[in-house]
Amino acid sequence: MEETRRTQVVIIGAGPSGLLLGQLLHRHGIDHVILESRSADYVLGRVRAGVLEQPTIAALREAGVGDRAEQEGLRMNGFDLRWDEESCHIDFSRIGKHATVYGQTRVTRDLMDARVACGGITLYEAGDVQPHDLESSRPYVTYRHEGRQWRMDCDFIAGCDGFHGVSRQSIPKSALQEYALTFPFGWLALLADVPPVSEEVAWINHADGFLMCSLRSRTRSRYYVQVPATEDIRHWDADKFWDLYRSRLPSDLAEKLVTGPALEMSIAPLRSYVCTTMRHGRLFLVGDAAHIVPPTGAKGLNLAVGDAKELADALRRHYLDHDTSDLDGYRDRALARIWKAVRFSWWMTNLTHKMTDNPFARQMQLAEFEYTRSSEAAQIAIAENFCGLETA
Ligand code: RFL
Repeated sequence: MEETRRTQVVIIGAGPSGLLLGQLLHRHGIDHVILESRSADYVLGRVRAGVLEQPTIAALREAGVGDRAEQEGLRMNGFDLRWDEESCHIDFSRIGKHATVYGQTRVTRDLMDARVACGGITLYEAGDVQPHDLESSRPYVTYRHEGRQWRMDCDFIAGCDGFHGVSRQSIPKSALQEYALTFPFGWLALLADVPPVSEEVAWINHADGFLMCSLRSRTRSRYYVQVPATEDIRHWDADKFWDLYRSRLPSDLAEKLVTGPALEMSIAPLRSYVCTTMRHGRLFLVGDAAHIVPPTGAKGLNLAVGDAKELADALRRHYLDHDTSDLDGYRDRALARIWKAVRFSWWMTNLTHKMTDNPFARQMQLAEFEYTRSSEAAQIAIAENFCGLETA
C-alpha cells in the first residue's frame, strides 16, 4: 500500500545541482527532500569535472560549503592553448580573474557532509521515481524506498537528475523543445596519482586528434585524449593509453610525462544539447537534465551550479516574499547564460579537435590559432568566456 508524505519541494537527483539546491533551500528555510536512484558511494565515486568559475565558488560559499574549495583548490591563472609545439598562453590576470581546480567528487563530498550536518533528508537508492500532475497546482512524486511504495506531495519538483533522468522524460513530447549536436568523437580519460606534466592546464591540437593535460592536485593528474565515438573502454588499459598520449604530446611535455597505474578510465561522448523547456508547469529542470556541453570549455558543472542558484533564489522569493516573478523568469534567465556557455564549449571543441579528414578544416583551425596568438583581444575573449561571463 502507498504511504503519503508532504514537502514543499521535491528534488530528483543528488548530483551537484540537486545537492546544492538542497543546501541553498535549507538556508532559506524551505522544506524539501532529495530522491536519488543510486547509493551515496556510487554518486561520490563518479569522476567528472574539475574547474570551478568564481561565481561557482561564490554559490558554494553562499551554501556554506565554499571553505574547502577555497583553501584546498588550486588557483588557475590561465591555460595553454597549444598547436603541436607552438603555444599561446591565455592569461586570466588580464581580466582580473581566475578559476579554481577542485574536483567534482570533492564538491559532491563537501555538499554531502554539509547535508548530513544540517539533517537534510536524502533518500538514496530510491526506485521508480516518477513525477505526476506537473500541470496542476498539486504535483507529486511516487517512488519506492526500502521495500515500500511512497507518494510525496509537494508544491514544486526540481528535476536535477542529469541527462538520462526521468524528469525531462516526464514532460509531454509535444511541449519539449530541444537542440542537439553530437560530435563524432569522445574523450578517453585517465586519472592517475602522478605529478601533472604541466602546472598550467593545456588544450592541445594535434594532427591526429585533441589531447588535454589537466590536474586535480599537485600529485594527481587527469588526462584526456580524443578517440572515435565508437571506441569501447573495454579495449583500453593504462599502458595503451600512455602510449597514445605520449605519441601526441608536444616534445617539451613528453619529456616530463610521468606514467602510473590508472585510478579510473572512462570514455565520455561529446555532445551539445539544450532543452529550452526548462519549466513545465510545476517542474523545473536544472543542470544536465536540461543541457549538456562538450567538456572542452569546462562548463557543465558551472552551468549546473548556476541553475541551482537561480532556482533557489526564485523559490526563496516565492516563499518568503510571495513574489512568483523570478520563478516565471527562471527559464529565460537561465537560457541567456546557458547558450553563451554552449557556444563557447562548441567553439573550443571546433578549435582544438580533429573535426574531419579534410585538410581545409585544419588550415582554418591553424589560422584561428595564429590569430589568437597575435591578438590580445582574442585572448581576452577566451579568458572572459572561460572564467564565466558576468551577466546573462
Ligand atoms: P549529474 O551529476 O548527472 O547528477 C544527476 C543525479 O541524478 C540521479 N538520477 C536519478 N535520481 C532519481 N531518479 C532518477 N530517475 C534518476 N536518474 C538519475 C543520478 O544518479 C545522479 O546522481 O547532474 P547535475 O547534478 O546536473 O551535475 C552536472 C555535472 O555532473 C556535469 O555537468 C559535469 O560532470 C559534466 N562533465 C564535466 N563538466 C565540466 O565542467 N568539466 C569536465 O571535465 C566534465 N567532465 C562531465 C565530465 C560529465 C561526464 N558524464 C556525465 C558523461 C565527464 C563525464 C564522464
